[in-house]
Amino acid sequence: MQIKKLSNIETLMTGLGSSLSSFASKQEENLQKLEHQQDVSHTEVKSLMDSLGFALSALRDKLTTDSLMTSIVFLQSIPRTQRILNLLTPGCSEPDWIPFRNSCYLFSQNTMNWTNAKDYCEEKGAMLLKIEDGSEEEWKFVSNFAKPHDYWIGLTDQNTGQWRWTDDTPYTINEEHWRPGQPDDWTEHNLGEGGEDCGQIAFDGMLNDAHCSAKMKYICEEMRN
Ligand code: MBG
Ligand code: CA
Repeated sequence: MQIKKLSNIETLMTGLGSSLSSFASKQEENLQKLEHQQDVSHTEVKSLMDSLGFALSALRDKLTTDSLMTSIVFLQSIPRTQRILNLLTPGCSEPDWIPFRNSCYLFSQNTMNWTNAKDYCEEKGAMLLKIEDGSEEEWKFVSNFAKPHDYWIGLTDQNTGQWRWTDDTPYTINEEHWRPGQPDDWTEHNLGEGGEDCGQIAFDGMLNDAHCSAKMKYICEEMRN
């Protein structure tokens, strides 16, 4: 099932990649011509942009969120398409941050304990991941993207005994997002005192509570508006 899905995405990406590269090189040519024409009117540029935007939203309707994200990340790696993609999709100002809807996400390479990860994200003007209540799309995007690694997210019950996001908004457990039997506030971890008070996305893309002192990768989220 997963493999079939992957190979579908691969086929889709290859097809999309080559049509977009040729589309991109034509548009690159067009843009260069436009740049050299002093007398080109704003209306023409605007209508070119409108049709590019229209083509993109048509594509977006056809694709699932997963394959669109994979394609965008792939296309962003081709220098020639970068310029055009930057014009069409609102990007993220820092390299390695990935745009999705109204946020930019950093899936870290390095590992930290939960508190240091939270502080790091905040120094960057972001926060440890907060999944909007009921946003199944955001959940699917982050949990798929996170696999197969473990990542800290911005959930903790260490101060109040109630699960909350780091901005203190309450979180209601949705069992479909948690590994079976989690959260379990496990105490046999040999990582120091207490149970498990910090939320992570585990290797299988499902939530688990873990000991806050454990070092793992983390996801920062910067809200764009
Ligand atoms: C682990 C969890 C850990 C704890 C443990 C209990 C196999 O998952 O990572 O947090 O819940 O299970 O056995
Ligand atoms: Ca646990």
